[in-house]
Amino acid sequence: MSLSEFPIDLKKFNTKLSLDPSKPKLSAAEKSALQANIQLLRDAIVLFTATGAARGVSGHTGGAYDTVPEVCVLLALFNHSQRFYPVVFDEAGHRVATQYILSVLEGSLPAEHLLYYREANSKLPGHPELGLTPGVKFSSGRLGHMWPLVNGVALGHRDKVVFCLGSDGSQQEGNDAEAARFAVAQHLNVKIIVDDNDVTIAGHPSEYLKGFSVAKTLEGHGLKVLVAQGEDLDAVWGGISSIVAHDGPAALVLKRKMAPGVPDIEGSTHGHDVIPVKSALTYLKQRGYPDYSSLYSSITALAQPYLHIGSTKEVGATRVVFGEAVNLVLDGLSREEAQRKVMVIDSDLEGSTGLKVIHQKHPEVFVPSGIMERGNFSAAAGFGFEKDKFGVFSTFSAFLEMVISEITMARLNNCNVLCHFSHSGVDEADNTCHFGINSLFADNGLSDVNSFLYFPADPAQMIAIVKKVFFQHGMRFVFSTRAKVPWLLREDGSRFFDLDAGYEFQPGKDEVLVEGSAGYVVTFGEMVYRSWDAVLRCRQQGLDVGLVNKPSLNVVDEKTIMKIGQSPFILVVESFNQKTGLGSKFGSWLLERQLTPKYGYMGTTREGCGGLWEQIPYQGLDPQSIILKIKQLSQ
Ligand SMILES: Cc1ncc(C[n+]2csc(CCOP(=O)(O)OP(=O)(O)O)c2C)c(N)n1
Repeated sequence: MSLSEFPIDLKKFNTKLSLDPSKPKLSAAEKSALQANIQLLRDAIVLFTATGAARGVSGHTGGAYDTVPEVCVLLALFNHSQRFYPVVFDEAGHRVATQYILSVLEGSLPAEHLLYYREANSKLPGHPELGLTPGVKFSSGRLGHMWPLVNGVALGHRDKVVFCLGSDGSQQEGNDAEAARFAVAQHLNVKIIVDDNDVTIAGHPSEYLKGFSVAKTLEGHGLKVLVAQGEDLDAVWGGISSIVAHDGPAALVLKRKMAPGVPDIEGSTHGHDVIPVKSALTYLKQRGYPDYSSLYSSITALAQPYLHIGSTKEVGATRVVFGEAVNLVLDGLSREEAQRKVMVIDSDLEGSTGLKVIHQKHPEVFVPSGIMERGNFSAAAGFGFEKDKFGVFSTFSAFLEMVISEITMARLNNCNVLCHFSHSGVDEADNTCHFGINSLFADNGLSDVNSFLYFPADPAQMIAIVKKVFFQHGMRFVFSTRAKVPWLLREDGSRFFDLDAGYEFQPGKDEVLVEGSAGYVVTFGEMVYRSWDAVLRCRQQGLDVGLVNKPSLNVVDEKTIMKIGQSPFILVVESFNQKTGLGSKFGSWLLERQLTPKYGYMGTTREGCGGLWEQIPYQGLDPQSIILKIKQLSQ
C-alpha cells in the first residue's frame, strides 16, 4: 500500500448536511447522517495520526478524535445559516488533526497529503499555523491563548455566533478565566464546547487538581453552562442547540472518556499522544477496514544524516538529567529537611521536563499541579520567599514568555526559585509556537540584581550546574533541549565536563574549550557540539579557530571577553531568536570595552519546518552553515 492514496474515502463525508438549531431534536435521518460523518472522520483521524507514530515524529490522536461529534455538528450549523462565524476555533492546538481534515473537506488539501502528518516540510506541523497550511484558519498551540482572541473576533462580529472548542486542560489556564469574565461582561455571543475528558498529559485533572470543575468554574464567571454526555449524540445536539438559542456567552461541557472506543488508549493519558501503530491497526480492523500494516511499514523515520565529530555517538537527554541531578542534591538531605527546604511544582509536564523522577524518588517535595504556569511559578516563588527555602519550577521554554511579569515580582520579593525551562531553542521543536527562543527575557532585572541563566552543553554539565547552583539565592534559570545531545569530547577523546576528573562548574565563567588565533566562536547549550564540529573541521583545514562555551548566558566574563575580543573575529552561534538572543547583546558588550573584532551572529530567524532534527539545518544552524559563516568572517 502506498502513500499516494488516502485509503478511507473522505468523499463519503456529507458536506451538505444542514441542521436547524431551532429544532432541538434530531430526526432519524439527520442523526444517522451525522453519525456516519462522525465515524468517517474519527476513523480517518486514527488512520493518519498514526503515521506520525510510524514516522517517529509523534503527534496527538485522542483529543482530535474526541471532539469530532461537535465538529460535525458545527459544520452542519455553518451550512444552515450565515449567523455562525464559519471557523472551528480550537484552544487546544495539539488537536490539529481536526483542522487538517477540515482543510481536506473544504478542498484546500488533497486527502492523501494527510499521510504526511508532522513530517518535516509537509506543512502539517504539530499545531495549526495560519498562513502555513492551506485551509488552516488560525494559529493555536499555547493553551489558554485562543478563547481571549475568539472574544475579540466576537466583538468584531456582533451579528455572529462564534464557536471555540475547549478542553479541560486549556480551561485550567488563567487566561480562560479572564476570557470568561470578559465574554460575560461584554455579553458576547461566544459559545465554548469543552471536551471534558479528564485527561491531560501528566494525568487526570480529577486526581491532580482536586476540586476543579470546568462547569462550575464557567458558571461562576456567569456563563450559561450545560453539561452533557459527549458520546450521546442527541444530548450533544440538544446542548449545542440550546447554547446557540441563548443570547450571550454559553458553554457546553461534554463529559466523555478520552478516545472513546479506541483500544489501548481509551480513558488513558496515552490517548493524549499519538496512537501507537499497533493500536490503530486493531481499531481499524475492528471497524471493518482492511489490514493497513503495509502502509505504516512503508513509512520510515528519517534519520539525521550528519555524523558530528568532537562528541560521543551516545546521546543523553539533558532535560531528564535535570531531574536526576535534583535528586542527587535531595538525596543528601533527610526527608524532613528536604520537605522543609524544597518544593518542586509541576505544570502537567513532569514526563517531559524531567521532574517525573523527582516525583518518584522524592514525593515529599513534589506538588503535581495543573496547566497554570503563572500561578505555579508564583507558588514556587512564594515557597522560596524565605532565605532557606527554595522553590523549583519547570515548563517548556516557549512558556517562559508567559511568566516574565511573575519573574519580576518574584525578584522584587527576593524569592529563591530554580527554574528549569526544557524544550529550549528549536531542536526537535513541535514547531513555531513551541520554539523556546526568547529566553533572555528572563534576565529582566535591573543592573543592581543578579540573576543567572545557565544552559549546559551536555548531560554531564547539567549535573555540574544543578549541583552548584541549587541552593544559591535568587532567581536561577536552567535550560535544556527537547533533543538529546552527545557528551563533548576533547581532541584527545576525554570528556570536557567529567566530574570524576575534577571538573567543577563556575557560575559566570566562560569556558574556552580551545584557543584559536584566527577568531572565536562563542556558543552555548545544544549548539556547542555543532559548533565544536564546525571548529574542528576548520582547524583540520588549517584555520586556527577557537571555541568558547558560554554556559552562563547573561553574564559578561571580563577576562574572557577581553581575550577573545582582541582576536580577528567573533561569531555567536545559538538557536535563540536572532533578534533577542545572546548575539544581540554580545556586540554591545564588545563595543563597551572598545573591542572591535569582525562580528557575526547566527540564531533562529524564521518560522519552523516541522519534523524533528530538520529544524536546525532549516534555520541554517547546522555545522556546515557555521563553517560557512566562520570562513566569511575570517577572510
Ligand atoms: C500554555 C501551555 N502550557 C502547556 C502546554 C503543553 N501541553 C500541550 S497539551 C497539554 C495537555 C492538554 O490537555 P487537554 O487540553 O485537555 O487535551 P487532551 O489531553 O484532552 O487532548 C499540555 C500541558 C501548552 N501547549 N501550552
